[in-house]
Amino acid sequence: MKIPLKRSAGLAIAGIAAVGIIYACAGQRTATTNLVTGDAASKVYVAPGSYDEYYAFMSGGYSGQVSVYGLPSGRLLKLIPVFSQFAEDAYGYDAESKPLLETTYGFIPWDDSHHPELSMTDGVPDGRWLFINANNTPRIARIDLTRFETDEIIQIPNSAGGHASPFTTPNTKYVVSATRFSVPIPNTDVPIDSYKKSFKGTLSFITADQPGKMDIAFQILMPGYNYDLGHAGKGPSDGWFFFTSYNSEQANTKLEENASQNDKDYIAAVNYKRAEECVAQGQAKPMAVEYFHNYVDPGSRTAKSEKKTSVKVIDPVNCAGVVYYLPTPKSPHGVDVDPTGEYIVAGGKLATVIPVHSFTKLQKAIADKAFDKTVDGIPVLKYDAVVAGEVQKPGLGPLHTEFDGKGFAYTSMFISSEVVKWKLGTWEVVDRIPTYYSIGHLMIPGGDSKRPWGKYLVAMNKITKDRYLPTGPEMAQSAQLIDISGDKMKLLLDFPTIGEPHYAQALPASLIKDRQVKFHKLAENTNPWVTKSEADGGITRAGKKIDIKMIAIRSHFAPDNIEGVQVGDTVNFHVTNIEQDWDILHGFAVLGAQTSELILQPGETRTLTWIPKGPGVYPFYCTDFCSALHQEMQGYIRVSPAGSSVKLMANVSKKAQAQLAEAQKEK
Ligand code: RUQ
Ligand code: CUA
Repeated sequence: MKIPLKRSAGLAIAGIAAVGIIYACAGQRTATTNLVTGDAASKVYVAPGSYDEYYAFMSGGYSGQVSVYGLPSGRLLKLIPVFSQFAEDAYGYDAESKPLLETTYGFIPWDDSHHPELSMTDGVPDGRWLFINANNTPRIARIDLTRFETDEIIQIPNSAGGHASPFTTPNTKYVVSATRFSVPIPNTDVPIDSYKKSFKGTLSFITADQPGKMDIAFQILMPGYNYDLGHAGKGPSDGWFFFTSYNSEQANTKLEENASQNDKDYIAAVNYKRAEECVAQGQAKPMAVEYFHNYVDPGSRTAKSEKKTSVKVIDPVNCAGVVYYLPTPKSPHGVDVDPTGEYIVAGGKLATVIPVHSFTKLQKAIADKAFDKTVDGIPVLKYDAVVAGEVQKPGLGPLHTEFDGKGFAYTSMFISSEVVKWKLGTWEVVDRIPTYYSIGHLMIPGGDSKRPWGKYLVAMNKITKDRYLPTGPEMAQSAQLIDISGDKMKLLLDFPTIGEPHYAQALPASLIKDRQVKFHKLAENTNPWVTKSEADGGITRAGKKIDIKMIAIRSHFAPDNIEGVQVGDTVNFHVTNIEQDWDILHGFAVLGAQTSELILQPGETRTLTWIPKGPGVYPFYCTDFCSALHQEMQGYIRVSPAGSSVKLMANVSKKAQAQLAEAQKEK
């Protein structure tokens, strides 16, 4: 079947009518053609040794990680592990990082991440941190952008499917998380068809401006709808937060059909300053819950977990003015606030227009009490009293909108597979460009902030099909770089992504690049198992636990011959990379290890736990090519039968050997 792109829209309309969206346009062009015009190549060419202009942080989607790309080249710079174990650098495997993945459900080695979000100062990305959500088991992570490492993860209780997350307020006071799935709160064993009666939503506000101290400031109890996305107000709307919801039908089965009945669902407009007042006045009820807060201690670079046991919950019935509902057609997905803070744009994925609400009108409607009704203590404002305008005939399946800071908005259209550019205030469509295929999010550096850097737009497409050399049934998802510096959008580049890049954020490289940590100062390493010089290495036994302190430096380990270990022992290799030089890493692996290798940044200590299964001599080696004599960087550990008389031995310095002999004498 060969259907030109534009015509496939008709198919999709039929799909909507049947309340089953057909993913129509994807892959139905006849062949991949080169749609690039003019001198696109020179616009994305970054010469070897030169730097990209922007860092882009893309969600890994179901990979649970973040990938970092340079723009405009589309070069992959790094993968940052966040919510999934990552054998490449032992994240979630070594003893130091494992506590980051602890939850009340136990250790979780995988999650699904959706929305990276940069920290902001005065509504503009500042390059301090990147936040990202875990969708399946709701959590929010903080990544430090001086090291590109996950430092902190907080779990969100009373939530299931942390999708509307972790959008930030203009000064990063809060990041938010709303529950996608309403659930019984507290979650107990009830019949699923008691949904309307027992299921509730929650909106969580999490303090985020102090590293290591994230906590849930309060939660707002909401009607049992699905909450989808959010964005903070700014400028005049600073102090407000907007969340989309769908399933105001409160269906608990076949949502595809049953949650698409109502003509309008809602955007929840939350006055969080009012919420703070209610908390201060004691109107928020403490509720017993359990959730984990995990963070990395900077000196030891070791993650710690703490369990928290209470959260403050606001019921809008007891806190008048905290939430209003803005009727919005039709199962809205994205909600995006323009750089001035006046316009609130909704992506009604089944709507035929893009509705835009006005913050000024919202204020007036509240003052005039222009309400249709009240739901669970939440006034529903009249649509006509809050809507600023509608973009007519934008295309099909509007999802997300970003802004260029020059008065234009860009909306992704999933069904008609295109980006539509329109003008704020007049609501007229001024340009459109096809995407290959089925765009989800789009991103302009700073494009959801007060000050977008409106030069490029990245389309993140859900379906790839014929865009690259085929790689079997599964193709990498595809991002496309589009030049938005002129009147007409121009396609510059396709590049494959890791996992599913639901969303991305980007900022000028100059905000981050000169603040990079190059190595960890050995003198400041407070890991209890640090070895700061060769003389300090050694081996100790406590019952069946063996601890080996070891250094790695080009090109040897010390100690590198170890004896006295017995079958039945648990052996901890605590390896410190004592290099004090940028990008000089070592690895560590031992024959038969049941976990990942270690990767050691200069100046840090990491621990690999190994349980030898039988007697023998086991080699270990460095897994990261570090010098001309990298292949010489190796050692042996001897394992004897249980009860053997072989003495503990580690061939470290004379001093360490003397101490060991002393310790053995005392026993
Ligand atoms: S979503 S394709 Cu998970 Cu942000 Cu809109
Ligand atoms: Cu150290 Cu290779």
